[in-house]
Amino acid sequence: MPDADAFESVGMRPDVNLAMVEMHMDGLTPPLELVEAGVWRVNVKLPMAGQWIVSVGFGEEFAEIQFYAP
Ligand SMILES: [Cu+2]
Repeated sequence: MPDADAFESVGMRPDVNLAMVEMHMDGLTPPLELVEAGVWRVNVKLPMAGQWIVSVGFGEEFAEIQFYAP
């Protein structure tokens, strides 16, 4: 849930990508659901257990979070 003030336009859609950390698999770019202005939700079923990294951002600005999917 990003800070809506941070965006020039609340309609701006972020890029979301999921990839496995130590595998050369194709990444996932799940569809985003707009919840309200500036708030997006993504629901994804990961195809494999393991260490994943999700990156969320706009253009060159990205945040990355690693997590383990059991
Ligand atoms: Cu994998």
